[in-house]
Amino acid sequence: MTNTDSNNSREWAAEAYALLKKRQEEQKQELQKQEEQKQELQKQEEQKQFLIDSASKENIPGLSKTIDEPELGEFDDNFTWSAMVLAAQGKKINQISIDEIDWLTKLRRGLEDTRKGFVTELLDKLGDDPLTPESLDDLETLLIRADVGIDSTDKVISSLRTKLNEEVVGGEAGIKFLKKELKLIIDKPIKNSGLDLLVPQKGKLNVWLLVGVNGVGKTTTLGKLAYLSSRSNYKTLIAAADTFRAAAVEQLKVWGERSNVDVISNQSKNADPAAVVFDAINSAKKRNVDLLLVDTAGRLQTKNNLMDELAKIKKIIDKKVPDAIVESLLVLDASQGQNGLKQAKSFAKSANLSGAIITKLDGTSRGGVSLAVSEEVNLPIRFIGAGEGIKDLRPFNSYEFVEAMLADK
Ligand SMILES: Nc1nc2c(ncn2[C@@H]2O[C@H](COP(=O)(O)OP(=O)(O)O)[C@@H](O)[C@H]2O)c(=O)[nH]1
Ligand SMILES: [Mg+2]
Repeated sequence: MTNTDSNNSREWAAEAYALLKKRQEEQKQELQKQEEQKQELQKQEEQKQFLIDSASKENIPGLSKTIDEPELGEFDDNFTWSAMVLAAQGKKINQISIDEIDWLTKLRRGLEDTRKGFVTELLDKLGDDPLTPESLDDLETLLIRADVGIDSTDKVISSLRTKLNEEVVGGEAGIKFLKKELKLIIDKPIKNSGLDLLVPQKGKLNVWLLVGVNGVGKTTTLGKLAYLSSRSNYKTLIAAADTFRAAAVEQLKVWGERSNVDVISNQSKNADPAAVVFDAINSAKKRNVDLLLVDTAGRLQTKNNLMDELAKIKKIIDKKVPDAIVESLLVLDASQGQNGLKQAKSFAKSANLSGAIITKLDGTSRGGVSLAVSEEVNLPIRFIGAGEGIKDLRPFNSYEFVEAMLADK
């Protein structure tokens, strides 16, 4: 980035910031007005109640809105970086939301450790000098250490080597080229799937199964997806098909309540997961549901193989709703690095997966494992999670991911 560029960027970001600040003020005033109106109505209602002694004292609907957006933070480096990432994707100043800024800031912060052991070190090693064959060796080590995986690393290094044979490549140009190469790797399975973004198809029942080993974040991710889906006006339902863990149903109910989504479950001990899915599909059909989210177990108590159980669930879906659009999404914990990749490989072999969701990208140094999932397991990454909050999950955007992973500060 030249000086003029970065001056322009800061100006652009400052303008966006001022606009958001104004919007937030207006929103606050509007909410306050609504609150006052509500109190006034409630007062009138109470007087009426006193006179006619009517029974119900329900809240007046439509007036209990709260700010759904997070608070606008400081105008700092994080804001500027996030605004620039949005601008680079063609967003206009008035199209930016605090939600997006908040998410990008979180993603950038989350990937800080991955970045530190990687770009920062690389830039330190390179300085302003052009790349040399030795610096490629350093880069190779750093990529492997960031859990990018051997195949992806080989690919990137050999492209860089070819480029080096043809021209002099400065440090900054090297990073730019690296970003492009990494993005190509992540985008490949997404392109192959023919679907840039995974969203429920309207007019059909979409069933998304969340699979993966214990503790990777399946239930949490499902809760966040339910929120995202219902907020985007898809009629959503949850099936609690992890019947092994007693607390799983309770955990899901909490998430369901937060996003106003019903949970179909069977509280009896050793309930059959496929039977829960059976009930959930009946409900989904009756209620014209767009998206049924299915939580599954990561471990089972009986000798029943986990894969057999998943196959049984799929069979029920195929039989009851043959025209449903089924997605089997593998949930992976980024902080498990190569170990997570091993799981992905063994699941992918037998569970007929269609995509991956990477969780816990906040505070791990192993964010690079996302590249290994794309290259070695050939799964399109559909969502990423970076936190335990309901909003800490977003549809995957490879540009934003690579920018956050290699942000140069
Ligand atoms: N920091 C962080 N924690 C997460 C994330 N996703 C899930 N968790 C935590 O990981 C733990 C296990 O999650 P859970 O959804 O129960 O995993 P499951 O066994 O696969 O269903 C919980 O403590 C979650 O709060 C994430 O993106 N970031
Ligand atoms: Mg769970």
